[in-house]
Amino acid sequence: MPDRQRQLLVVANRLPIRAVTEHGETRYETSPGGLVSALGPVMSARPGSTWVGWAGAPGDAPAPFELDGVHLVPVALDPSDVEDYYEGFSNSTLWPLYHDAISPADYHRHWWDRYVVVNQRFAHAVVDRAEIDATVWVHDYQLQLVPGMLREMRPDLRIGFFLHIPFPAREIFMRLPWRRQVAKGLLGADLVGFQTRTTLHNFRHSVPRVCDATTHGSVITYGSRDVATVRHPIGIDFDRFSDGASAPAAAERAETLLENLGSPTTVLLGVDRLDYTKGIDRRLRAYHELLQERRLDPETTTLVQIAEPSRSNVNRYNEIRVTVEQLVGEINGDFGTMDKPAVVYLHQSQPFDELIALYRLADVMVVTPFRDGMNLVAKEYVAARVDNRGVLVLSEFAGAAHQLRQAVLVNPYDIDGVKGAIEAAATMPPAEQSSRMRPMRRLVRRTSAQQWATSFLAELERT
Ligand code: GDG
Repeated sequence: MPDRQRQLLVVANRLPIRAVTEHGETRYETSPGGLVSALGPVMSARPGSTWVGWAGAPGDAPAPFELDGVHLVPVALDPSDVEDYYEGFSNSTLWPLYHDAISPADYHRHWWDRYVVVNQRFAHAVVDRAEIDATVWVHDYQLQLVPGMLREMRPDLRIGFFLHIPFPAREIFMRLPWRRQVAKGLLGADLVGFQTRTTLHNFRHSVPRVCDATTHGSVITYGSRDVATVRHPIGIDFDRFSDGASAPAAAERAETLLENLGSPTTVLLGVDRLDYTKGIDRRLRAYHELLQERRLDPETTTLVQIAEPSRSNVNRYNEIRVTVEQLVGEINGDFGTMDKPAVVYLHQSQPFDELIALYRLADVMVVTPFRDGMNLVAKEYVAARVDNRGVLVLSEFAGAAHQLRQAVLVNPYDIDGVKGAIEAAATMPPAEQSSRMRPMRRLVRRTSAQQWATSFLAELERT
């Protein structure tokens, strides 16, 4: 069958939709996000494209429906699935473990059992809808068993898997009591993709050893099959951010925001899901010390921190929220005035237009995760700097640091280093800002989300 006629199925924990309730009636609309902007154009161009995922609310799943030319198949998760598969095994075992165990991972056998059951449910939803020889692209750590399950039930399928988060070093992966089952699950794919060379290397050095596979360069031979592995860093929809930032409305809104902030001369910005991997606390401590040491002037500097609510039923997320909010209180208590806050902190998701205005406004974007698969915020900031100004301070431990080499790179564990980087960024001459920003913009434009999706699929269908 010629490749262009293969049916494409995408499997991800979440469907790219959000529920809107009006006059007591619920309807769904597309929820803009990284994956949907990458995959939307490819999927709409292929008849029969199907996206399998959870609609986001516990309980019965809505019936399958069409949206923007894509067939959406909701998978039901009941409250105990959400607790054990999603909040438990995915976000309290795998998430911390895969992020270098910077927070201890919890291991519970009933979480694992539910992870298996829910992965099976996703796999069955695919099998029921996949035509012969279809291409299936499975996403991320919540669904690592799905490739193996599909392989067993439907050897005709072409199966790809992409891990959006890091894959840990061998010593860390080996702690997982179910490492062999996870490894076997992943090796059910024909092609497994990672964000960086480091995480690809970690995978090649851990997984074959736990399930008697052999590695030859980028290929892992498992039983009678070859599994290709590849570094394939995700991009963003460059035009959406660049065009959005070029619009007069964005400039106007940025100006209004600046006035509302008390017209500081230097605005620092952080935009993150409120997650302990993102290093928000470290950033705030560095900023506090810089103000205390008068290396930043509290009268002319403001930090805006957007912390999008995330996983609030998981304990550690509440702990990081308390830590962050205490730090914000301390900084404003010490350095805020009636006319001007030292930190503006919002634990609320901002609309896209507001985000764009903030990117335009920020002299320094501070991205300091302890570990991050890629970090799209760093790329979005670059895309939005249509004026070639602004400075990106970026953690060496974000996947984006492998590509955005002209950022001011920092080790987030080194608080003096972070302070030095923020200070250097805040005082960087405009000519140096542009000479760093230009090549980063070229790279982000060239390696867009759409390009990422089409080239991964092309490689998968060639494999
Ligand atoms: C995982 C990996 C990898 C945030 N606050 C608001 C808002 N956002 C948007 C950003 C960005 C996205 O959320 C966050 O993406 P990141 O890549 O920064 O981080 P994760 O959510 O952890 O994503 C990561 C990614 O998967 C893709 O492979 O890069 O490493 O951890 O797009 O803009 N958007 C709006 N308002 C907000 O307040 N509108």
